[in-house]
Amino acid sequence: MNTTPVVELTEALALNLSGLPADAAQALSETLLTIAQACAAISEVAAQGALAGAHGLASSSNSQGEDQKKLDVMADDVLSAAMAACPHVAGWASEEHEMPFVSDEHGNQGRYLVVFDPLDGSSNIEANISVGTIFSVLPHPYRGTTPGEMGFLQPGQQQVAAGYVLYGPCTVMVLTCRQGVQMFTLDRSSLRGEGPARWVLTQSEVRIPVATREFAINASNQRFWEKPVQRYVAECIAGESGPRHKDFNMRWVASMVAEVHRIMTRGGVFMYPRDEREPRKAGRLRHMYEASPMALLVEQAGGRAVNGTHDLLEVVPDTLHQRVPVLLGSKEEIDRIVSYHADPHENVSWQLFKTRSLFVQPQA
Ligand code: AFP
Repeated sequence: MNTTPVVELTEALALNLSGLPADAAQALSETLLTIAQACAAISEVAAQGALAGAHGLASSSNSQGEDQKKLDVMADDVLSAAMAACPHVAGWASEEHEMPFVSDEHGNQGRYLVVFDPLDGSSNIEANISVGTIFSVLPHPYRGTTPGEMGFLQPGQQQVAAGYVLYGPCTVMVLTCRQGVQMFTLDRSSLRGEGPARWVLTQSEVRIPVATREFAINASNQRFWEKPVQRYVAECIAGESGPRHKDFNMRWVASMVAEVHRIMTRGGVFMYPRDEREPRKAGRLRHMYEASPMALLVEQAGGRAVNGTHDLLEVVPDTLHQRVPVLLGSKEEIDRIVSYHADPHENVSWQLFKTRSLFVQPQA
């Protein structure tokens, strides 16, 4: 018989936020519970799939000019409505909209700005592969006035909370309020009742192992990567016979939430580096609602998250939808990748690998 006491999200938040003044703790707790409730609703729609009309393209495009899926739009609508109703949220911004929203009722007095990617990994929806929601909670820096875009452009280290929800075989929320990282599992049976969704703490003090033999990168972009990343991956692939003297395994889900969740559970490295495909874009992932919240989670779990040379949490975004290179995960490996970026002899080391593809061995 399992005698471990059941801890629900509300109680876990009370413990996590006990160091804050009571009014701030209540405001942040209610904001996070609102996000959790919205994500439980998204989980229901995602799980119903085609039965909920959630598959296929919507007839619209997002802030980046990318085609939107129906579930992108549904998830965005659910979260946006939740933010509009939350008295502590002064404004919010979403991947799906070019400009941030100001709360009609709470724009002046709300304490927080919330930024989210409502449905990350949406190319996976119809394939029934895990997708997720990523969110970041920032302080409203000019309380007493309504927030403009500038108010959102804060470095990740200002976040008061960040998290993601993974819609997989089970729905899991991974959350930090800057007091470590905790995992909560959605009790789906609670969705059949009248009350709020029930999120149960299923792992406290999540820690990312410092060492790993697993990495994730979209290898089809190899020819565009920056050299330190070329070197790092080539060394991993060289395995036991290469300079690392050990074999590595490679993964790619094309859903950042799923990749980060794997790293949270067993370590690893995830890379979407700067590449030369479109030199004006500094990578694929978006700083404010992908890189920054994931960086806070990873750092709070003992891992590291960088853009190659700098910790991602230090980077101050210039625009809401700014892209940024992302390399995150087990600390030893990320330290190594950073050292490759700093190595003035990097080009010399790279000669070892320069002439061969990652997958085609040179002729004897
Ligand atoms: P979408 O949400 O537009 O599908 O993008 C997902 C994502 O931003 C991130 O979750 C993945 O790591 C990455 O894109 C996958 O990109 P590739 O197309 O290179 O696999």
